[in-house]
Amino acid sequence: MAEASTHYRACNLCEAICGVEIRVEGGRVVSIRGDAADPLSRGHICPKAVALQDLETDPDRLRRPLRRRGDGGWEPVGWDEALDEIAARTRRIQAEHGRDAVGVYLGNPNVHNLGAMLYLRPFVRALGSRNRFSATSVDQLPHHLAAMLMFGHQFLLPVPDVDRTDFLLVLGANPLASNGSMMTAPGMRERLKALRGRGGKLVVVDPRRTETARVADRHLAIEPGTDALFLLALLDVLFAEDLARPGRLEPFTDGLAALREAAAEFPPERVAAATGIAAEEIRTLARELAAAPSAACYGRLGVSTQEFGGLCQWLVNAVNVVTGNLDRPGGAMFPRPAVDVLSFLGRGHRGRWRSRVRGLPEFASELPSAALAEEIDTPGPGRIRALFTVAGNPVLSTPNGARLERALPGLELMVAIDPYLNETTRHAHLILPTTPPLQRDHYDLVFHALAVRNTARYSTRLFPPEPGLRDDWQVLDGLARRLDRGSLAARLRRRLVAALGPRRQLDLALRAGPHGAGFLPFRRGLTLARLAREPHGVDLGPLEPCLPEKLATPERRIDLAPAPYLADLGRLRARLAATAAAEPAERNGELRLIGRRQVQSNNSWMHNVPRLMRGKDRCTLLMHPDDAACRGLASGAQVEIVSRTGRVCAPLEVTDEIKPGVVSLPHGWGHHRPGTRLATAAATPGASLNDVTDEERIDALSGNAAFSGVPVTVAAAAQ
Ligand SMILES: Nc1nc2c(c(=O)[nH]1)N[C@H]1C(S)=C(S)[C@@H](COP(=O)(O)OP(=O)(O)OC[C@H]3O[C@@H](n4cnc5c(=O)[nH]c(N)nc54)[C@H](O)[C@@H]3O)O[C@H]1N2
Ligand SMILES: Nc1nc2c(c(=O)[nH]1)N[C@H]1C(S)=C(S)[C@@H](COP(=O)(O)OP(=O)(O)OC[C@H]3O[C@@H](n4cnc5c(=O)[nH]c(N)nc54)[C@H](O)[C@@H]3O)O[C@H]1N2
Ligand code: SF4
Ligand SMILES: [Mo]
Repeated sequence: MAEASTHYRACNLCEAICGVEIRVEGGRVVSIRGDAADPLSRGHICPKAVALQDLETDPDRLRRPLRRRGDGGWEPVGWDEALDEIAARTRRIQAEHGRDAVGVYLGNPNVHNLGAMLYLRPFVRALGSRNRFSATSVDQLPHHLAAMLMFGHQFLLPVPDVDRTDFLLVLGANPLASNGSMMTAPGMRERLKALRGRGGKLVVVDPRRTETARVADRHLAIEPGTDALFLLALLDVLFAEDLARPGRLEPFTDGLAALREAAAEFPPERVAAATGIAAEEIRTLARELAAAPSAACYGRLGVSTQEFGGLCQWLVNAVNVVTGNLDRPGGAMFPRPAVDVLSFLGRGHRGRWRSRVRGLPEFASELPSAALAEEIDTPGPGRIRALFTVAGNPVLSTPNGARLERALPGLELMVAIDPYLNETTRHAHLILPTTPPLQRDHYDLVFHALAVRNTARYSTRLFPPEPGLRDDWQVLDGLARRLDRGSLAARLRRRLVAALGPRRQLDLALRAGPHGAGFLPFRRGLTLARLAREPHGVDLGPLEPCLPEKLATPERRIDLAPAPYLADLGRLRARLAATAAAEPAERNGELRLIGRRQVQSNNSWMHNVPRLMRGKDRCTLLMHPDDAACRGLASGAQVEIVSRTGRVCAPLEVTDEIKPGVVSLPHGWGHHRPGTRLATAAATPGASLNDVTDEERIDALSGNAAFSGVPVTVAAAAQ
C-alpha cells in the first residue's frame, strides 16, 4: 500500500452523487477532487466531499457492536452473539404482545446505500410489523402520493430538465445549499448560470431570500404554508386567460375541467393577502410560464413539509401538465435509469391500515413518523415495545423529537444499526455499526432515477472493511435470516435471492434494465462487469419523452383531479377563511418558524466532521430587522424560542433576507445530550429545531410532518 494510486467513485453523501477522484498514498487518502470525466457532475464537488475521508478516520465512529450494560455503560459484543440475542428478544416480545409490538424507523442514509436498498425489504418483512416508519414522512411523502394518484406509481417522479429549460419556477427548495433534491443535478450553481446565460429565467418562491433566490431573476417572498393557494391562483390565471396548453398530453389526460373549476375558486386577488404575493405578480408569472418555449415548475422540501404539502405536490405536477411541460424537453421529465426502480418497487397504496393512537393512514406500508413517539408512550394493546432504527436519528429529525427522546428509555428493546453513538442510538440496548462509504461498493439505485441526465456509475470499495464492521446488507440479512417466519417455500425463495449478494443482484437488475444486455451472451448493453470497467461512469443520454407508455394508471392516463385532492380543498378553504378573519395583531407577537439547510451540514450527522465545523456557530435564528427592533433584540443576542411543544435557545442573526413575521433555525443540531460519543459535534452543539416543532402539525392528507410555519414566540433568553 506504500505507493500512490488514484481511485474514482461517486460520493454518496447527498443526492448530487458527484464523481470524485481520490488520491491515496501509503494507504491514506491525501486528496479528494471532483472527477472531471463524470458525465453527470463534470468535476463538481462541494465542501462535504472531504467527509468521505474524515468519516473514515473519525475516532468516535464505532468499530464493533456494543451492548448496554446494567450500569448504563457499554461493552463490546461479538456479531453473532449480538444478532442471536436481538433475534431471541424480538421473538419473545412478539410472542407475548403480537408482531406489531416491534417498530422500525428507517433513516435517510439508507437511500444512499446499495446494500441497504436491497436488504431492507426482506428485513422489514421478517419483522412482520405494521409499525414501520421512515424519513419519507418527514420529507417527500407528498411527492410519492402525487405520483401514485396522478401517474399510477409512487416512483413516477418528474424531474425538472434544468439543462434545457427556458424557465424554472422553484418553490421551497434551495439547491445552492442542498445540492438539489429529487433532482440529481450536481453543480446547480453552474447549471443555473447556464440557464440564465441562454436567456432563460429563474423564479424562486421562498419565505427567505436564499442562496438560490439571490441568483434568481425574481424572488417572491411567500407566507409559509400558503403555496397551495399560490399554485391554485397560478392555475386559475392559466385557465381564465386561456393560456392552458396541455398539447400532446391532452388526449391521455383526465380532469382538466375539474381542475379548472377547483382553481376558479382561488383567483389571485383572493389569495394575495394570505400568501403575501400581489395578484399582479401571480398573473405575470402565469403569463411568463405559458409564454416560455419550455418551463418546469419544481417544488421541494419547503412545500412538501407543510400543512398543505399534499395539495402542493399535486398542483406542481398540475402546472407542468396544464402548460404542456410534463414529459417534454426543458419541462419536467421522467428519467430512464439503468436499473428500472419502478419494476421492483410497488406502485404504492394508502389507508390499508391506520396508526393505533391517532388513526393516521399508512402509505406504501409505512405510518407517518409524526406518530412514532405516541405509539411508544401511549399504553394499551398494540403499543410499540421494541424499536429498530436503521440509519436514522429521529430524536433530532422528527417533529417534537423531545417527546420521542422521553419515550425511548421505556422500550423493552431498542436496536440501532448505525455507526455513531448519538442522540437517538444512546437509548439503544445494542448498537450495530456498519462500514463507512469508502469501505463498500456502491451503485445509486435511487438517485440515478431522479437525475437530470441518464448516467450510470459503479463504485468499488477503496478500503477493505475494518475487521469489526459489517456492511449494512450483511447486518440486515443476518437479522432477516434469524427472524423470518414465513412458510418454508417463501423462506427458501427469500434465502436464494439474499444469497446472491448485492453485486449479483445489481448485475441482474442492470441486465434486465432498459439499457441492459439481457441474459444471453454476446449482447451489447450494460452488465455489472462492463459498468465496473468504466471508472468515471457511462453516459446514457439526455432525458426523453416516455408518455403515455410509462404511465402506470390502469388506462395509461394522467389524472389531473384525483378525488382525495379535491376533497382536501375543503381544509384549504377553511384555512383561507380563518386567515382572512384574523387581524395580524391578533397573532400576539407570534412568529412563523421555518428551517434551513447549510452547505456544510447534512441533516443531523455531519457535525462530527472537524473540517465541516470550522468557523462561527451556524445554528442561529434568522429574524427580520423589524421583528428584532420591536422586541429590542440585536444580532448576537441569545434568544429563547417557545412553541406549544417546547423551548430552545439560540443566538440571533438579524437579517432582511427573511420575510417579516418569519424566523428560521437550521435542523439537525442539538448535540449537547449526555451519553453521546460525538466530541466534535458536542463542542458546538447548537439547538434542535425539532425540540420546538410539533408532532400534531401534519399534512392531514398525506400524514407528512408540517415543519414549516410552526407558531413560536421569541424573546431575549434569561441569563
Ligand atoms: N425540522 C426539520 N426536520 C427535518 C427536516 C427539516 O428540514 N426540518 N428534514 C427532514 C429530512 S428531509 C430528512 S431526510 C430527515 C433525516 O432524518 P434521519 O434519517 O432520521 O436523520 P439523519 O440526520 O439523516 O441521520 C442519519 C443517521 O444514519 C447514520 N448513518 C449514516 N450513514 C450510515 C450508513 O451508511 N449506515 C447506517 N446504518 N447508518 C448510517 C448516522 O450516524 C445517523 O445516525 O430529517 C428530517 N427532519
Ligand atoms: N448541505 C445539505 N444538503 C442537503 C441536506 C442537508 O441537510 N444539508 N439534506 C438533504 C436532504 S435529506 C434533503 S431532503 C434535501 C432538501 O433539499 P431542498 O428541498 O433544497 O431543501 P432546503 O434547502 O431545506 O430548502 C427548502 C426551502 O424551503 C423554504 N421554505 C420553508 N417553508 C416554506 C414554505 O412554506 N413555502 C415555500 N415556498 N418555501 C418554504 C426554506 O426557506 C428553504 O429555503 O437536501 C439534501 N441536501
Ligand atoms: S454535492 Fe453531495 S454528492 Fe457532491 S460532493 Fe457534495 S456531498 Fe458529495
Ligand atoms: Mo430528506
